[in-house]
Amino acid sequence: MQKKRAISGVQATGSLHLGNYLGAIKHWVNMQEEFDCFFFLADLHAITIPQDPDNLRNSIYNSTAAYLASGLDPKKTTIFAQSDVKEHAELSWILNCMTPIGWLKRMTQFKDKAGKNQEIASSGLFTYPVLMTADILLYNADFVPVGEDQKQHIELARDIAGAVNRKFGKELLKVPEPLIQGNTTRVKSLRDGTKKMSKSDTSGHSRINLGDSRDEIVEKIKKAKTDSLEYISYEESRPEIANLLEIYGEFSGKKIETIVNSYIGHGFAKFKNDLAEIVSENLGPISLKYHQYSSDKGFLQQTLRNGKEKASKTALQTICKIKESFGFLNL
Ligand code: AQP
Repeated sequence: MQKKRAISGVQATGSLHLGNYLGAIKHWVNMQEEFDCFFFLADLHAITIPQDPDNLRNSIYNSTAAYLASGLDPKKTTIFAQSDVKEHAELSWILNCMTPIGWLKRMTQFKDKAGKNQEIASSGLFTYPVLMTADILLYNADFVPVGEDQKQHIELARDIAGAVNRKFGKELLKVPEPLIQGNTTRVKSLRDGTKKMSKSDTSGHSRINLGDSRDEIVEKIKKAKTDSLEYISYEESRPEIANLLEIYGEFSGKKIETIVNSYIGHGFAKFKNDLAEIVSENLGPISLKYHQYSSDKGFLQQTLRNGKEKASKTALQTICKIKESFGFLNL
């Protein structure tokens, strides 16, 4: 039986971190047998906010190295850079012309990312969800593994696919389903438990990168923000402690309640020491492989070239079908 297809990506905007790993990549690794997976480096999405060219280039290479180090296998999964398959931008333009502005105005992520600067934010940031729609529809994906926060974008992709299909009276584009990853942890910043851990946070101490050394992990966890109470508890009013407990739970496989109970009578020093130990034990092998892969640019380039070749075949079929339907000559 033919495998169902799944597609997703990470923005190439910096170093991949614990949040990207626990919230996305770890699940992708487990999907590789069951699904026909396409996981890309979202470099076109990255430039919706200004990027330094050298940083962008490094982010693409380093994110590829992080994918491989985490266990994505190019023999099973198509790994490629989004900008290398030009049909993403091409389909995105056509779909932009099918998307009412009102639909985009409802997208909460634009409001979150642009904040008070909506007038000076790039129009690319505003139309980002249409590019994301093109990323998905280009490959006839059945499923898009995403976090809860991305559900609205998948709804939009479904609406746009529906609009195109209605226009032509047939199923030209497959309507995708979100694959919400169970009770995926939303990893928070180590400096502010109300914000998610993010690549673009200016504080390097807010996140644990997949390439961090043991010493860096220990230092970041030691310096992680806590509060003035001296005991460990899992409460909404203590977001920083809750975040550390959730990370502990993810890596140890223990229930939060069990972890809390095992620290009765202990302060933060022992808890943080143990947590640093567990995190570095789990991330150590990934960090080691990350440094091996990222120092082998030739291998990374070859991986991305192979992925581009595979992805382009499917993307070309879709774009030809769409262009002909819309009335382009496509000579
Ligand atoms: N903190 C997080 N906890 C859990 N999951 C997370 N993801 C990102 N941060 C966390 C998941 O990783 C996948 C790829 O995300 P992305 O990098 O494309 O976009 P993002 O969510 O905007 O991540 P960042 O780090 O905050 O990037 P910047 O700083 O560039 O905006 C997604 O599945 C996401 O849910």
